[in-house]
Amino acid sequence: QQLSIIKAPFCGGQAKLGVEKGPRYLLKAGLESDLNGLGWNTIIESPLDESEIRQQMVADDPTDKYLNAKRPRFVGESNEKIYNCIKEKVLAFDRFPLTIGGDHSIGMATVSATLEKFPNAGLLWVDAHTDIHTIETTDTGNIHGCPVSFLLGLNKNLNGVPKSFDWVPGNLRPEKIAYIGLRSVDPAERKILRDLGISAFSMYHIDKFGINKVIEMALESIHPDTNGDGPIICSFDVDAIDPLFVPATGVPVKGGLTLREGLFVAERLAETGNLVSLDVVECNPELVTDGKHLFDSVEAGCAIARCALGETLL
Ligand code: DIR
Ligand code: MN
Ligand code: MN
Ligand code: MN
Repeated sequence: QQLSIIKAPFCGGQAKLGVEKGPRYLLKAGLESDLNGLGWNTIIESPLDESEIRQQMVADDPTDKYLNAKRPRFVGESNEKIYNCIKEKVLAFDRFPLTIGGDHSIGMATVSATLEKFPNAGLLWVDAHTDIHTIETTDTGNIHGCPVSFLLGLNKNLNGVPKSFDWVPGNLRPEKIAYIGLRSVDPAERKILRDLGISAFSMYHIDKFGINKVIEMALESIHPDTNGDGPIICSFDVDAIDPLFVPATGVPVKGGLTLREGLFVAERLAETGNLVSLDVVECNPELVTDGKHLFDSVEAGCAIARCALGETLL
C-alpha cells in the first residue's frame, strides 16, 4: 500500500502562530515509521515551506483582507499549492493522501483534490466546529472556520471574492457531508446547516446513541443508496477530542470526544476499507504550558492517523 504524508504547515487560516509546526512535530514523534510498521510505503510531500509560511504570517500584509475575512490571498494561494501537490504527486500515482496540518483551512485543498478522483466520496468532518462560515458570515475572520463553505461553492456568487480561490471547484453536494463531534456552531453556520439539510451529529447525539451508532448513521447519510458503503474522505480536527486529552489546539472547546471515542472513529473508518483520504489538523505545539500537554496532543494526532490507517488493539 502506497501512502504520501503531505506536510501542510499552514497557519494563515487563524490567528495563532505555531500551528504551522504541527506537521514537523507529528513526524518527529515517529508517525512515518509507525505507518511503515503498519505496512505502508511512505513518501513525504512538502508543498509549503514552514519557515516561509511563518514569516509571511508574521509580516502580516494589511492589504490581504476581504470584508471581515483575514488573509484570503495567503490562504487561497497556499491551499492551491497543497491541492496541486495532492492531485499531481499523490492521487495521480494512486497513493493514499494523509495530510497533516496546519490549520483546518487546508481542508478546502485536500477534499477538493480527493473529490476529483473520487467524485462519489462522502465527507466526514470530525470537529468541535462546523467550519462552514462563508467569507461573508465569518465573525472572527479566520478562514479555518470556512473551508466547508468553499467545498460547497457557497462563496462563488459573492461579489469581489479574491481570485486566490478561483481554483476551488466547490462542487461538493450538501448531502455528501456528515459532521461528528460538534459543540460549537455559530448562528450563521446553524442557518447554513438547516437551509442545506446537512447531517450533523453533535456531542448530544454521541451521548444519546453512542459513538458506534453515530458513525453508522453518518456513513448511511453520506452513502444512502448503499447502506453506508462507498468512498470516505475524513477531515479530522484534533479539537473534536476533549481538551483534557488534546490541550495543544487553537480553539479548544470543553465537552468533547474522549480520546477513545476519537480513536474509535478512526478505527471504524479503517475497518470499512473505504477511506480514501485523511487529514489530521490543528495541533499547535506552541500552545502548551508543559511538556506533557505537548506529548499528549502530538501523540493523539499520531494515534488518529495510525488507527485510521490500520492499527488495531489486538
Ligand atoms: C469559529 C471557530 N466558529 C470561527 N472556528 C473554528 O472562527 O469561525 N475553530 N474552526 O477551530
Ligand atoms: Mn510513536
Ligand atoms: Mn476544524
Ligand atoms: Mn475545530
